[in-house]
Amino acid sequence: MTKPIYTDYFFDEPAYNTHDGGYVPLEVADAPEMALRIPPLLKPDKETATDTYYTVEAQAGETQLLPGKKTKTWGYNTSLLSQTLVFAKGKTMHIDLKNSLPELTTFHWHGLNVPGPYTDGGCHAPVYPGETKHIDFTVDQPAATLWLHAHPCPSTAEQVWHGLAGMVLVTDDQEAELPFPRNYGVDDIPLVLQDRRFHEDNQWDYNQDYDPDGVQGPTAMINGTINPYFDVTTQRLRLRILDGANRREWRLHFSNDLPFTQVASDGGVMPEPVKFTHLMLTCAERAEIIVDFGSVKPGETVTLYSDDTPLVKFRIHDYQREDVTLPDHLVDIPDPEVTPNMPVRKVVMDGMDEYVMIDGKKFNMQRIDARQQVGNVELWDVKNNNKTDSGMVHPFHMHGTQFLVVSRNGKAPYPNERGYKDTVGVNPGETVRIKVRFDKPGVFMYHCHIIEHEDGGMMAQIEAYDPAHPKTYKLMDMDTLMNAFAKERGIDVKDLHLAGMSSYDKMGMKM
Ligand SMILES: [Cu+2]
Repeated sequence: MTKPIYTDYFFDEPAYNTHDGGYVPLEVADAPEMALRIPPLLKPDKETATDTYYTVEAQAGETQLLPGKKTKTWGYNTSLLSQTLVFAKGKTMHIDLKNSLPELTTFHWHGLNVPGPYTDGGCHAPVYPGETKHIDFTVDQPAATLWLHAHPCPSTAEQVWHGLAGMVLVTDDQEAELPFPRNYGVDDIPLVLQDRRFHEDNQWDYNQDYDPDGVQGPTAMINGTINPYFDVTTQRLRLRILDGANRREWRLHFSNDLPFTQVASDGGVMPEPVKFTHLMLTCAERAEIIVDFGSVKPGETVTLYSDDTPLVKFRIHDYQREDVTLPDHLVDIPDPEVTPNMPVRKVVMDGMDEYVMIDGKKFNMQRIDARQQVGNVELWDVKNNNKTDSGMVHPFHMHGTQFLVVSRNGKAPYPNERGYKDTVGVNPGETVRIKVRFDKPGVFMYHCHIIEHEDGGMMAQIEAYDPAHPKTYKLMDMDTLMNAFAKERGIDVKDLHLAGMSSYDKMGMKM
């Protein structure tokens, strides 16, 4: 049977970010082309057959992004973004989290199924400047492209904007059997899609660019590279694409509408490969795609675009032919039965700008909004209450779990939403039904992943509990964090400005 090649973006066109009042169109930077930076693989401090030891250091530095002055940037084990971490399924990771920044941060493992809230690394797990904390966990999920980013409330957006984001690759035996390219840096390439505005002396200025609906810049930055090209030396290329932007959606397509095959989404390999010519990613979503350049002659260039703006130029060189047909079925995804007698949970994302909320409330670190028993399978109806003619797509993200998308307004999910996901874009007026199970106990956040929306309070938290082993958690509070930020900046707490604060002020709420 011939499989369809999907040619649309699926999301509701009136809700695209291009219709926002504050939309910042992408422009090609006036800068020479540069080889795409490939983040090196982080070398373990020590490795045995069963255990891997890493040190992840958040640090400040400078990066040559444009000709002229270097840009002040932050990164993990590098000046910008991160070295790539590899977690082999079944192994136990031992990670030192070292903060060499001038201010507190957290290390959040986006998409990783680990206990919350401290190992998960959300707002309850600050690491103060000069401090090193340690976490251990066993990798207990299928191969996937996950990511690490800062998550200190309410300064997540600003810290990610500074550069605190990086790739985490989970590997397993099952994925290793599939006919996918996996030679890292050669035919298996991470693509972190971000955008920035460069101010005087090539510097970023988060506060000047602040927008409560998400900070944007006109310059696309791919793996921390402006105007990148990549030299292709194989017929097939696997791209692990992450929307690592604070707000921007990416509507991806290649020159001449070259088709590509998506093989994995947020939580790993999908049951079936899906062929596309166009693919939209909302904030924090990942897609692994395989591009086959078999129809392209050496010497030609294939460009990856978002809307009309070139992002990466793939310069095709001589390659050895390898005409690989992917199997129709890649992996089995278990579809667990819903636990009997559990009501469908309702979550409503409301508002835009400073007026964002979940279930009529803004986030409060000390408040547990919901509880779900570990191991239970429950349906969640996640609604975007925005108006269909003027609203926006809110990417709904859950910590501590990989969920299954059941339906969109009662209809089938998009063709590439059949695998595990941790982030799903919800159109205005739409209800997305997901199937949620927590395997690990903890307090976990769930929120819109337009990062300024989460800082602005479009976030809540759930306790996943195991009745046989009840736990209590020391939850962080905003006063402690604000006092720490003020002290680190050498100012009085009354003079402290953090991005999300205006969203609480405007609604007359205490952060
Ligand atoms: Cu949102």
